Amino acid sequence: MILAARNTLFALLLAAPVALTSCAQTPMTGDEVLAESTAKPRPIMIATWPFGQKAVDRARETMAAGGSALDGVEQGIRLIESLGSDGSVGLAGRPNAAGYSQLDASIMTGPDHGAGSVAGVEGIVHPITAARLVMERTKHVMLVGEGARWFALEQGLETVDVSDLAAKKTAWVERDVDPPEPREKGHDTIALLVLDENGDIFGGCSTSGAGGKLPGRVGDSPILGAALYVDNEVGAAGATGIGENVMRYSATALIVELMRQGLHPQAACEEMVQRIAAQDPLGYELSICFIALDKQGRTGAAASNQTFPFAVGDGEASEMRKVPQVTRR
Ligand code: SD4
Repeated sequence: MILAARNTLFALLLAAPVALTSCAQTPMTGDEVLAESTAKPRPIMIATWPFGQKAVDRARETMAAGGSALDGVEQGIRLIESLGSDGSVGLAGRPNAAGYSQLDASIMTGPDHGAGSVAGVEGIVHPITAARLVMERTKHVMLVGEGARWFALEQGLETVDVSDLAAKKTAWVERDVDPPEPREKGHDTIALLVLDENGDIFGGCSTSGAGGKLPGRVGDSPILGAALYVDNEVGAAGATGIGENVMRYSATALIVELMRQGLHPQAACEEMVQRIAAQDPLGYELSICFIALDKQGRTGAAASNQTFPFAVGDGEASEMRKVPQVTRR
């Protein structure tokens, strides 16, 4: 009965998004209207930061070549994990307080609500692939530290030497082959969400985490519902920024719930920033950024206290967009 009612509501949401959105708690913003009017046919992708466009393009190419949307997510993120100086992703990302990289990653699949993640893993070149293999080849969802590294080695994934502290420290330095690019202050996790031609949703997230973190610190990126959440009935959300300010609020799970209640992805991301800012001692000084994508292919993004660039794409092309920091209310 409840399920039937929920399905009916969901059907209504799909059938009449504009009418329902106009009844939502938050009025549509200019960006929202723009996003609405520029909604494109599937597939649709959205990713964080300027390097997100490279990830989106790689995902598009992967899918155009016959790969699945899950392959697109994995390959898009692998590309960023490989790019030496592109912020805090992969082994060349920012090291921890002891001078070496510990990586976090997660992946989710909409159709079966599957998930895998790795946290605090050392010396694994592609933690997103390790996360995918946790999902596909184990009965678990999350592996951490030494166990995650052991699993990745068992699976034959590419690794670098982390046998002692000196090796750990040079592992990331030696991979940092490109000249540093100007970075947005301190934030560069890749989160990539894809809606495929069938209307199924997939997402992934990968980071070396906050630069200078204590060894053993786990951020939001490998925590489902914190920096990544996919619900195939509704949509998906991803996060970047200071993980402690995201994971304390289960932010992406709540963004998806806001979309389930009828909010446009743009309004849902903004509402989440507002809600956390209202509750948190830091107010708007949270350094958190969100992206979201719904089942209809509509996208949104919001950031607490900075301009936030993100990439969107479809089967044909990709482009960069930017949202200003949310307005204090
Ligand atoms: C973390 N959320 O580990 C990550 C860092 C990040 O952009 O997103 N930086 O806290």
